[in-house]
Amino acid sequence: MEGPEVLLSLNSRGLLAFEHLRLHKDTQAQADGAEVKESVDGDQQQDEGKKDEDGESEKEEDGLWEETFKSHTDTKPNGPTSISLDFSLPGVEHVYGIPEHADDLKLKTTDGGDPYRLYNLDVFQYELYNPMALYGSIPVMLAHNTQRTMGIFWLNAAETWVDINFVQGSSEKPQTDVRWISESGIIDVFIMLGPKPSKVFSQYASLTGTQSFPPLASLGYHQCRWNYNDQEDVKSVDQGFDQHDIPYDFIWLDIEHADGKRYFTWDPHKFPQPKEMLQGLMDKRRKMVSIVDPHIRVDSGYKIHNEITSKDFYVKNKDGKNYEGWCWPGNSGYPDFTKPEMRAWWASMFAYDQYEGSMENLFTWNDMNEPSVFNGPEVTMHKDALHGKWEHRDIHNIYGLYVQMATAEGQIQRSGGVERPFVLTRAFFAGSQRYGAVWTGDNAAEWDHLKISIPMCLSLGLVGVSFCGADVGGFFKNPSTELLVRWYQTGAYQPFFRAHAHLDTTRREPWLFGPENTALIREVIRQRYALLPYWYQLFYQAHKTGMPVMRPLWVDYPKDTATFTIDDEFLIESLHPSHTKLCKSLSLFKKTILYFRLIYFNCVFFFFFFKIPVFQRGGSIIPRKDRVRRSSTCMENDPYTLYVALSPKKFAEGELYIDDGHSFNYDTKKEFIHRSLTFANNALTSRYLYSSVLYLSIVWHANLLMISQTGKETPVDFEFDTSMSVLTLRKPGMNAGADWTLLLQ
Ligand code: NBV
Repeated sequence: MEGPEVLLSLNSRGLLAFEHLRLHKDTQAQADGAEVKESVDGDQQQDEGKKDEDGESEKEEDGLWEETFKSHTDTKPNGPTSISLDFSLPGVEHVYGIPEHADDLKLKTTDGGDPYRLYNLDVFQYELYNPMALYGSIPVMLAHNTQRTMGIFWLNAAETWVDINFVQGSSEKPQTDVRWISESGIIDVFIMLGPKPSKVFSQYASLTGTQSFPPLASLGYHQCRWNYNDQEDVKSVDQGFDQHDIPYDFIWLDIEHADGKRYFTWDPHKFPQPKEMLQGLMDKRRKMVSIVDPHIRVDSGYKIHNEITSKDFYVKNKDGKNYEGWCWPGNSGYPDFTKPEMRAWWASMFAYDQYEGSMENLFTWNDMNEPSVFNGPEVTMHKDALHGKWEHRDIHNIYGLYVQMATAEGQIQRSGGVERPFVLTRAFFAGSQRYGAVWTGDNAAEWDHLKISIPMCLSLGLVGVSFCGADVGGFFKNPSTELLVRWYQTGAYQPFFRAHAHLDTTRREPWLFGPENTALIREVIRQRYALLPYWYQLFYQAHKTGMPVMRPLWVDYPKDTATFTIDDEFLIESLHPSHTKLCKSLSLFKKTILYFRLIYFNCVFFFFFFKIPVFQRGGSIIPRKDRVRRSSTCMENDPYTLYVALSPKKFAEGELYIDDGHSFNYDTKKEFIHRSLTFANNALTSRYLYSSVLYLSIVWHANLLMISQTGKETPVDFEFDTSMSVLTLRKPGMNAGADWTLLLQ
């Protein structure tokens, strides 16, 4: 070793800048004993408007003290503000993160182009491969090379821009230079030093929390559409799933379900008996989601509006009056979710006696929470609107997080703190992972949108948000049948699995494309259900450790440079789904398979799902439930099947996690079973990781595939498929919570 190594340097390019709050010059002049304001070190370096020694022109100040965008004027009461800092990363050529952008996983140089922008916006028909801002912002960047993974967390909720430059540093060492700029706030930066990717994830989790542990059912399949028209429609779609033997757990209602877009209410003609509808679903052990957006119809006959008004909970405009904007209901107010009292009140609105017609199997979708304001600048809130003393400009990117936080809290409270919530959000910020799931907004029914769903979800996973997915089928436009089927085949292997479609699209429930395609979609949804125990276990792990569920290959192969730019493939820990159509040509596809077989997977299991191979990594054990039923809840008492894929050294390991699937009892009462599974020396062993239930330790012996329990020998049914080298043991009757060993001799 040649002594200490520089991993990261700050301000080496001298771009540290900090502009303090100022009074407008006119106001300043009027102030008694007005003084020339002092600058702090490095202050105003980037302030092009500052007066130079020659008393530089007023003209340069245009836009700095007041800015006009289309018909909107930002009054900037504190003058021009901004902060900035640069970071240099010697030895780094690959940086990732800073979602949300519809772009490749590996971030690109912004030299000569626009920086990556972080500003939560409701973007109509977003463009791909573009650094433009989208619905959510997580100001976290990961830097990776063969030696180390590091992270930079720029904790700032104002509009933020990130510039990236790849340079050849000293002594031919590559280097990445990054510059962060935010419109307001303070410089508050955390550096996560790794060195392993898993360390960066846990270091970041220690700052912002881990993924909430979702109810098991929410990992199943979700059927959504803008809109299911009425109760009859809901009923017939629900029956359609049974008629076609396709499982699903949640059916969703979009904005048309509410009475005049007054959220927390039901359209009296289309949904006259919401409880009857919910009960019908509950009888089938299924659930529903209704949308609750944060724009509130200004209407004196609307309870929610009246209470917010009387409690003075609306965001204010610069003059201190209630801020009003145009959204789905027409003229709307925006509750100030930054206020804890407001959030507590919002949460109380989910109580069963407040949200009339709601029941335990009704969950929530928060859309438009950037917030979207149709007649606002860039379709969002004016920056000089006020949240108490704070301007909207200071908190913009965290508004959506607070909406989801308050909603999730409401669901927890309505159950007396017993049940885990499920809330989907479109806008998000660092820490949103603690409150539920995120989706990638209004994509389109195009192949490129299917492809981009992979890096978009991977980027989110790297910065804490594991529970992410894209609208299956594409939101805008009508997908071709092939695209729809392929989208299901991809979506079934992404964490949040929901089909959704725009109001103007033709209906596309899974059985509307002919029996062959129904069969393809059925098959892949059923595979998702068979793998639910595995998804659930991975979410438990994400919740405990911060480890992402859907991972780019470099996370598991951090020294293999060939993986650093791959973003059309991914791992669900030990599973690797392949997508033929996405691998542009068949030869490339074959090469990929070979690559995986030889380089990574040693020995693999193929699950061939109608030409979609899914590989299981050699050396892993995956728990499944192979008897698929109508919904995940219907499968709760079914037995587990362990898929053991041996490594060349005839070794494999895995875990099994079991709890009630929906309550906090795993946490509050420690009611769960967590086993470590190992296959070594021809013996498969299940050992205690944690179990609240005291089981006697039982050792199982298999003699020539006989299992004996404490001396008592029981024959075990088995099959051996020589062509695939697959050994299947039928109903061995082991207790999931007990210690056991299965010996093959
Ligand atoms: O609520 C209607 C839609 C919703 O279906 C979609 O998923 C959201 O992203 N919403 C946006 C508003 C209108 C979009 C054109």
